[in-house]
Amino acid sequence: MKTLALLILLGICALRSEAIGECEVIAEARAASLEGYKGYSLENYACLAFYASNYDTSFQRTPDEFGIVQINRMWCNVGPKDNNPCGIPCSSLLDNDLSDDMKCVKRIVQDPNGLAAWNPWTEYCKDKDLSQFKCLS
Ligand SMILES: [Ca+2]
Repeated sequence: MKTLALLILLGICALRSEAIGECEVIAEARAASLEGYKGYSLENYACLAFYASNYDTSFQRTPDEFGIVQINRMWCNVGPKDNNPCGIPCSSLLDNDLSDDMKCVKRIVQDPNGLAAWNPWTEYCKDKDLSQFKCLS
């Protein structure tokens, strides 16, 4: 019985981790009107998510970095007195709903650095062939 429960749990985890990939990131980025914003194609956001977290929405490389694109806590609110630009709790950057994450990404990309605010993007995505990040399904 325990084994069965474990197998079911593993199955659910496998399905859930499968659900997040370039297509989900691209769909959410498109919904946040990021397509072509500041000249970036949607594949840039999938590339960023892949290299920042391997599409793990609950990832924290450090306690100050949150979610699928590792947004720094200077953008979101941890304490009740925080009033940071994205205006959302940092904890909401760790759930499976990427819509607020992408709105926050858009706010960050608004700044002069654009996507270069993210080191993984500068290192692995900038001026690279991003065809592997196209959503094909
Ligand atoms: Ca979220």
